[in-house]
Amino acid sequence: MAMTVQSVLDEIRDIPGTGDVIPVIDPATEEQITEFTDAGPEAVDAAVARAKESAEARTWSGVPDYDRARILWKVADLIDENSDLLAELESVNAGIPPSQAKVISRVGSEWFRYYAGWCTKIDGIARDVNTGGLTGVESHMHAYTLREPYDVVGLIFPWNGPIFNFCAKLAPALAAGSSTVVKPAEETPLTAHVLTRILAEAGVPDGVVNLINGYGHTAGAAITAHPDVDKVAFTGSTEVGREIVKASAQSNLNKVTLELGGKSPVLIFDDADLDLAIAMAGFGCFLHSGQVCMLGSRIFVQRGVYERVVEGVAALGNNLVLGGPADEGSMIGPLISQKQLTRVLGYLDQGRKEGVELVSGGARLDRTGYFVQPTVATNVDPTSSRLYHEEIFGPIVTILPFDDEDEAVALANNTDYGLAGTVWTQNLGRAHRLAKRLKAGTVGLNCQLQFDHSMPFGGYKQSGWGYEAGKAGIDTYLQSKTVWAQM
Ligand code: TXE
Repeated sequence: MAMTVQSVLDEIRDIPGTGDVIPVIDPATEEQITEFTDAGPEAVDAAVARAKESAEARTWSGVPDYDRARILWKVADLIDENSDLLAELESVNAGIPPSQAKVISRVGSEWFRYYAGWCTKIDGIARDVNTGGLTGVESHMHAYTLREPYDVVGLIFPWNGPIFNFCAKLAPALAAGSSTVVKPAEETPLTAHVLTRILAEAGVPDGVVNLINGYGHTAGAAITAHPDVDKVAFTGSTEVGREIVKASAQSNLNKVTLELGGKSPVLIFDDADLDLAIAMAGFGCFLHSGQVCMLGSRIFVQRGVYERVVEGVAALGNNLVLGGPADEGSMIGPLISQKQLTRVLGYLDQGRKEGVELVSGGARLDRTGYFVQPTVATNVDPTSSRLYHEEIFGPIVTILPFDDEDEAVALANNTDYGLAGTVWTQNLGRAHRLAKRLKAGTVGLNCQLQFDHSMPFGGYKQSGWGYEAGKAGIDTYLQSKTVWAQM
């Protein structure tokens, strides 16, 4: 594939559309690096029509499963071959430091390898049934289930991990056999452009993957309300998640899976390996400037070791090197946009009004780029504080003390979200007890930031509907049909 950073920037600019011209900004320099045109409603209609046509012609679902698997494996290889380009684009567009962007690209290709394996393992159940069913006449039946893809699936995702999100959605949808309409975030269109090219080069037929660029309220909303879209898989804010459910209710009741926000608790007990817990809890709230849904943005510490943890996490935050792709040794990038910067600084002001104590950080970096200092907030009121309850999606962590297990659980579960949770303790019984008591889709016991393509990831409460990864992740892209055969 002969693409360069410059050719991608040029190609994006030339894609036709009928809506607004949208600038693409490097968040570390605040400079515009290219622009593109919102596709507009006619382009969404055309994309859905192409997807539907390819589904009805079975151009992809009719490809033998072994061949579909080979093609998806080839996609993974091509992602790896192009990982330098992908990582460079991800850094300059999403603000992810180059070394981490390479890791993310690798995680992206593994989504395709993992789901390539599932192409040949999609099966149902078969039973001989001798009851007479509702007729009352005993008869001999053979019954079986078919697992079938949705024809057209709309895939909409955010800017915080563009390669990861693209692969997390496309790999299972394609393994299931669906045709797709894909919309990346308006802030980060670059890597989706390259990845779509890679899919075509690997052999995914025309019409199966239809990329649409544009705003959420235009292109995104047009996809979710389209009567020919059978399923929507979305990652983003809880607020837009609700809009997507409403659009489904008001159009064709398309099936919806949602991966939404989080406000995940980290419980640190006084018997924990404290050096490790502090390092992981600190990294686990400031990574990517806090712009990862599963980060532990609320830390609770048993009273005896509270001061030590507060000091340790604050010191870790102070020592993190913030910078853009061009800055040597940067560990943490900027926030994605002026909009997110304003939002995060707004939360810091809100915290000051609430009487929160900002132990470290608390301000924008004195340089160009949307950088905010890693911030530790204490003296937070868990009943009313917005800092404590709302997803900030910035490098701000609240730390509160607790006395015993019951209080820790009550504080941890005192949230509308339920994405992840962590327990640091050397007491095994307590660790497993708390794994059961935390209301969250993922719990780490003496570990944080764990992820693997084989293990389901999803949210309790308002953190989402359905799962990504693992067998559960492909099941959400399959419908089940029961067939009865008179023997
Ligand atoms: O998200 P949006 P934003 C949270 C996080 C962040 C907040 C706002 O708290 O501060 O959301 O971020 C598309 N119909 N998360 O405004 O708006 C949009 O174009 C269909 C958590 O960027 O939810 C983009 O492609 N689509 C999260 C995608 O939705 C619509 C990651 C996400 O944008 C739409 C990102 C509509 N009406 C933000 N409106 C996570 N779970 O990881 C917008 N979109």
